[in-house]
Amino acid sequence: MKKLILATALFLALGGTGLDAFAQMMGKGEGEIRKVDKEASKITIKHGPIEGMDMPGMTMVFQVRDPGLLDKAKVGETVNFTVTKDSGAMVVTSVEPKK
Ligand SMILES: [Cu+2]
Repeated sequence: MKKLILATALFLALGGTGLDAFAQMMGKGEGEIRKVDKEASKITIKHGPIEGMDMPGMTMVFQVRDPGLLDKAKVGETVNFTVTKDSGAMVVTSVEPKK
């Protein structure tokens, strides 16, 4: 019984925002670029399920860590990308044309 309580407490703690830095997640996905906004460092990707994160396929806007990542990004292009969850925000850390 104690173990169950401990597991529940840990589960609740990890779900809290205070531990986001500790519980940083990384995922890999594949998708099609729908919009590139270099000025705002944002990219819209219609992506499939993201490996490593509990996320189904959808179209969504991601913040980009480095706007330079968007230099070669083209709307309509199919890409592989990596994303990290940073203080609750989904941040794209790499975008590569799919080979
Ligand atoms: Cu998504």
